[in-house]
Amino acid sequence: MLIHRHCERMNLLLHSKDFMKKFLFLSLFSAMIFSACSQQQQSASTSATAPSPQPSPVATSTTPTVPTTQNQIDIQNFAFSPSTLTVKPGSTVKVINHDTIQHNVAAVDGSFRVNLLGKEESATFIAPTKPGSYPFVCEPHRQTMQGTLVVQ
Ligand SMILES: [Cu+2]
Repeated sequence: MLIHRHCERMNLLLHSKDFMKKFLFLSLFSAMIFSACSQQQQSASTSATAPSPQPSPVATSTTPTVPTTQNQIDIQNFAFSPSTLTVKPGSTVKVINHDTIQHNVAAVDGSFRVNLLGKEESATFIAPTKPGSYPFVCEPHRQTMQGTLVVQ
């Protein structure tokens, strides 16, 4: 009776060892797949014609590189996004135009300005070092395209 119980325990232990082996193998295997996936994504992003691959949930949850939206003004459909951007004094601000029409960003008081940008072109400017509220426009569309840079 006692020996039998002992055997049962041994059996259980053996099974769990087997399970650990399988688990280790699976995690190794999935790591290999993941690295292959990220390589594929890298090559896909370099070729413009390739359709963007659907990233697996595993890939998205473990990819740490999330592009920061701080200090950035996006231009789309004749509008600034955000229309009011708050930055620290003297920080670098990136401007990206997503329209086919050329746009730019120019402070009304002339304290900062970027040249006209074509579609998907970007440029940076340095925010003023003096805290304050700086209205800016897109020079070709200054009547409709207006924004504010808040330095604080
Ligand atoms: Cu414009």
